[in-house]
Amino acid sequence: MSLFSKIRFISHNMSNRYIFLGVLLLTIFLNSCGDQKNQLNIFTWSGYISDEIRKEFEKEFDVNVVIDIYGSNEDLHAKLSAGATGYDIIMPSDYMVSKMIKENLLAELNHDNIPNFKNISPMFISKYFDPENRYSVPYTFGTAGIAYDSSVISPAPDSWTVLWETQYKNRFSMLDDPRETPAVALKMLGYSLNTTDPEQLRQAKEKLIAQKPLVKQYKSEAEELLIAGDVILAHCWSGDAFRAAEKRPSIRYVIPKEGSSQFIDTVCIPKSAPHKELAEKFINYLLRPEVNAKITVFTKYGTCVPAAKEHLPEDLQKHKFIYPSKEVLESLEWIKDQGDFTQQYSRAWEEIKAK
Ligand code: N2P
Repeated sequence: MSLFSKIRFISHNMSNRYIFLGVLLLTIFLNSCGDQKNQLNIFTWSGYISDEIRKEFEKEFDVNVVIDIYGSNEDLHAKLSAGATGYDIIMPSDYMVSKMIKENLLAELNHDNIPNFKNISPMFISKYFDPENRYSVPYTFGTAGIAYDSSVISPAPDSWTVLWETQYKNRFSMLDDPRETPAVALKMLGYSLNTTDPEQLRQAKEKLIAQKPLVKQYKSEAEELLIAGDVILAHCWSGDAFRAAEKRPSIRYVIPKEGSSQFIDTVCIPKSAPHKELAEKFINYLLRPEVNAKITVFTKYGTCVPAAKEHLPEDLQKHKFIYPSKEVLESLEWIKDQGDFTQQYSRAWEEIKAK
């Protein structure tokens, strides 16, 4: 081989090598792009986002959605205020929204990105906890009450005191919640569930301590326990009772005569959200009437989007699990953030759990 052709051979080989290397790097780059879809990280209550909704959103917006679950507003708050940063969407209830606004934990929404906000009923907007809806969009509403298995318990219980009856030892669960669970004892004692009287709270704490040996489990996700028949009574939220009743038709739901709590759960974006614009797209998506109707069918909580009702089966449009009578409504209280006194609720709850 002449020197000239030798040089040509080497350089040809080298350029082949460069081409090979280039193609390799490009392949790696393109592959990694494929995997790096935008990701929406949702932190919410159990039974709040169906697989169907998650998948449809992923497909339409070409993103991945990851869902993580909490069982109480206080758990959500503890995580965020301890510096959890990955979440794009959270769903605090009313009183927790006002607390989080005060603590600067929420991002201001850009309403230009949420045109479907107009679909929300005026009944659910401009509430005390966020008067201009600068930080929150209402998602669902519901109550806390007692789910019971009517094939075992008859007549229907009408008082919280049923959860203190020794015959039901180990056959019922209570919400695992520093505000909802004391609320039961406070209402039973005839007090407001927002009391800031230390003596009233102490009495409620004693009641719950006395009840503790009877409780099978403190659990905010009572649905599965009810369906499996692990409990025949549960202090739980209305939608969870309704969802259980779908699978086990003997399950009924009652709001005891002493009264109970009601809530609006909202959708918010934490200040630390990595994907705020995508989060706003998701919020806007949830407010499409047909999507919102699917959510209502799945969660069994009330919808804040009246146009969604047209897409709902008739029984869901006025079911008594969702729409209590006027009389029952009058017995309900909204849980309020009680500022510094809130610590006393947390402390009482810790003491009960530690017993
Ligand atoms: C849904 C729980 C409802 C949340 N499983 C009560 N705020």
